[in-house]
Order: sequence, then C-alpha cells, then structure tokens
Amino acid sequence: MATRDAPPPRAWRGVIEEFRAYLPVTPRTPLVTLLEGATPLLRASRLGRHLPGIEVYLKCEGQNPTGSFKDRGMTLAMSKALEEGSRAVLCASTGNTAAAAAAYASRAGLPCFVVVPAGGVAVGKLVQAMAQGARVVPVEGSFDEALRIVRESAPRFRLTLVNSVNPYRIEGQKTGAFEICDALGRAPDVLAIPVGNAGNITAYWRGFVQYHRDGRSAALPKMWGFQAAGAAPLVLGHPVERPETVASAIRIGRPASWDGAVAAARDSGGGFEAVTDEELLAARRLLAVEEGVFVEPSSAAPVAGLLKRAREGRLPGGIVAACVLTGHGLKDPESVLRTERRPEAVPATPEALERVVDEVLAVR
Ligand code: AN7
Repeated sequence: MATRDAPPPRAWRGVIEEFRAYLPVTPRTPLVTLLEGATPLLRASRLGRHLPGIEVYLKCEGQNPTGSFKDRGMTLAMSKALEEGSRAVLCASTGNTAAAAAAYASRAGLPCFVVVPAGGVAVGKLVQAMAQGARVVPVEGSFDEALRIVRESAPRFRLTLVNSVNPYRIEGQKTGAFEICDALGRAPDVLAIPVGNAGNITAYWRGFVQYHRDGRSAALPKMWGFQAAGAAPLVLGHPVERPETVASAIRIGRPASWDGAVAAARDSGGGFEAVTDEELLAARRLLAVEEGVFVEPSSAAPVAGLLKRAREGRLPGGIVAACVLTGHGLKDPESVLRTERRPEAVPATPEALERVVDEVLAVR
C-alpha cells in the first residue's frame, strides 16, 4: 500500500516523502500525492526597487499542481483519510481548498463534496472542482456559514472533513516554511503572508519553530499577516459579520485558526495589518508587470503590505523578507479585468501593428 503513487526514482518526491521525518505518517500510510512542493523561491530585484534597503523573495505557491499552497496540506489530509478508511471527503471553500480537495480525492479514488458560497468563488477554481469530478454545492451564504455547515455535517454523515480544521492540513502546509529555510540557508527575518481562515500562518510558524528547534535554522522570522481591509477580523480583534473584498479567497470573517494566528504573530514579534482592495490590485499588477509573476488578488496581500510599510517608513532596513504568494493568477481571470482593458482588434496589416508599437514605445 505504501508504494501507492510512488514517484520516479530520481524526481522530487512530494512533500510527504521529502519531509517524512517531520510529518505524522508511518511506513504503512498510503501516499496520495501529485508531487506538490519544490516551488520556486524567486529573488525579486525589480520589485525590490520599490522596497529600498531590503531583500525580497517570492515563494511562488501558484506553481503547485492545482495552482495553490493548499496542495501541501491536501496530500497529507487525503493520505490519512485513505489510511483511516474514509468513504468520502468534504470541505467548505472560497475555491482553492475545493480545487485541491477535488484533485487529491480523484488521486485517492474518494468521492468529494465541496460547499462554496454561491457567487463567491473565482471562476478558475470553480471550474477546477467541477472538472475534477467533485460534487460542488453552492450555498446561499458566506464562506463562514459554509464552514459551519460542513463542521456540523462531517461527523453526522460520516465524511472526512478536509478543511484546515483537519490537523493534517496544517501539518502538510508547514513544509512551505521548511523549503524557504532550505533555499535561503536560513530563516528570513520577516515572513509576509495573506491571512484568511488563518491556517497557513499557523502552519508556517509551526514549520519555522520546528526547524529552529532542530538546529536547521538559526533564527525565527517575524510573522506579518496581511488581511483585506473589508475582511480583517484579526486586525480588528473581532469577527466580521459581512466580509467584503475583491480578494474572494480571503473573504472570511471568522477565521477557524484564530488562536494559531494570534500565537504566531505574538510569539514571533510580528502582527496583522490590513490592505485595501486598491492596494491589492495594484500589488497584483506590479508583481505581474515587474517580475513576471501572475498571482490572484489575495496572494498580492503580502506585497501590498510591504509596499505600504515602505511608503509609511515602517520597513526596517537590511532585512530579508519572504512573501508567500499563495495562488496562481489564472485562478481569478475576472479580477484582472478590473485593472486592465480588453485589447481592441486592429486591421491585419503591418501598418496597424506599427501604430501600436510606436504608441507603446513612445510612453516608455
Ligand atoms: C490564494 O480555499 O480558505 O489563512 O477555502 O486561497 O490559510 O485561509 C483559501 C484561502 C490565501 C488564506 N491565499 O489562507 C479556501 C481558503 C489564497 C487562498 C488564503 C487562501 P488561510
């Protein structure tokens, strides 16, 4: 059983095999993997010109198999579900968990149900869940209501819950911190990360602490969590009843991992800050135009946050900062049309093309 999904002998083996010593698996745990992890840690020198005096890295989690960081947790959650004899899996989602659950459930051969806020999921993610055979159940309510329903329903209907309240999700996701330390040869001074349901900031902190304890990294980063201004319960210190933001992935008012996030910020000497939708979209655009890294709006939160601190003179000099870019830009194509105009057709002649070329190069 344990050889299930065994990778080719010399390839990256996925986060469970690569970090086995740090994860709650045994030789008998069946491996359900799409060879997630090993995502690029890019040095952002062009973007860095907007962030003077600091060294910025981008952890490009959109390059995971389903296009988001959720794959790191889902490989473990699904492997354990199979080990425990689950008959089907269930989650609530703003989209990326649904896409990852659908893919890993397919890989495991388990039926998958995903409950989503009706009208609240970006089209790329919805299509992923549909395409990968999950049963998508839109509910007339918010993500927070969807999560409440699945938490209540999972034990009643004997379904395995694969939201980040499933402890294996957090365990898998902490491997992102390991990879950053391995790539840098040290922990960054600051880890900047978007915060929605707060599982990932909890996971990264656990990863940094475990590596530090093991002597694999000498120091610990400050954890800076960034939320959208209209959905910023951790900044405000209380739940938000009607969260609203263009960044649908983090449109969450009652984060399930509230305590874990607060502990990460407190124990690391970090904190939470809000960025506006305008700042999110501007940072999304800057990442794509200056660095060639296309992310969804939620994933631009850490960059928007660093830019804001730089503008306000609150960025300590000389630091190494790593930004977790959680999801791929193709997840949410519609958000791009909020800042970019659709191109207009021109006549099929070199002269028409030349007018465009001249116009563009004249303004550079
Ligand atoms: C791109 O998919 O909650 O703070 O249901 O998709 O760990 O919740 C997604 C969250 C950041 C926030 N960036 O992470 C879901 C879901 C992206 C995300 C977050 C999400 P958490």
